[in-house]
Amino acid sequence: MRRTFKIFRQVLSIWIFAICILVICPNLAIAAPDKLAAVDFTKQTAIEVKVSLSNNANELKFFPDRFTFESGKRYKLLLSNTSGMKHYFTSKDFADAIWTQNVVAGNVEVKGNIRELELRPNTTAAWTFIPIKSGTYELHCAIAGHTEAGMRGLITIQPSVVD
Ligand SMILES: [Cu+2]
Repeated sequence: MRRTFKIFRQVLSIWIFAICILVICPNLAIAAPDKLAAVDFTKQTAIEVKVSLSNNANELKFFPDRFTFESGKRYKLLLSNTSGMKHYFTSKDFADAIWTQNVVAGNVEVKGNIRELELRPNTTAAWTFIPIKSGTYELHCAIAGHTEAGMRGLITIQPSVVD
């Protein structure tokens, strides 16, 4: 009888302790699952950003040559090459700092990791991605002599702003 009372007392004290914790720290209560389910980064409307690799005058530059993205947002980078020669959009460290959803070029959609894009004359491509890791990354065209001639730029990924 004494033993039963002892067990009862122990169970009761655990319950009182748990109730006190919940009263003191209501944040410990499990978050509403509907709030968590509302976040899907891959379904955000893509922010469109245009970049031209060289131009009709065959200038060896990116237009523009500075980009700023925010971590966690979804972007669609619209690349075009209207020049008479092929060019590269090469930024391997940037490619490692993003999650690529796809690259669409012509009727082909490529999924998976992309390291660099080669655009032949008069072609376009759309690169959809979500930046993950903040930092500043150099961009260049990998064709011999093009970087040195000025075909380079900088891509910045800023940390996401939490509300
Ligand atoms: Cu080039």
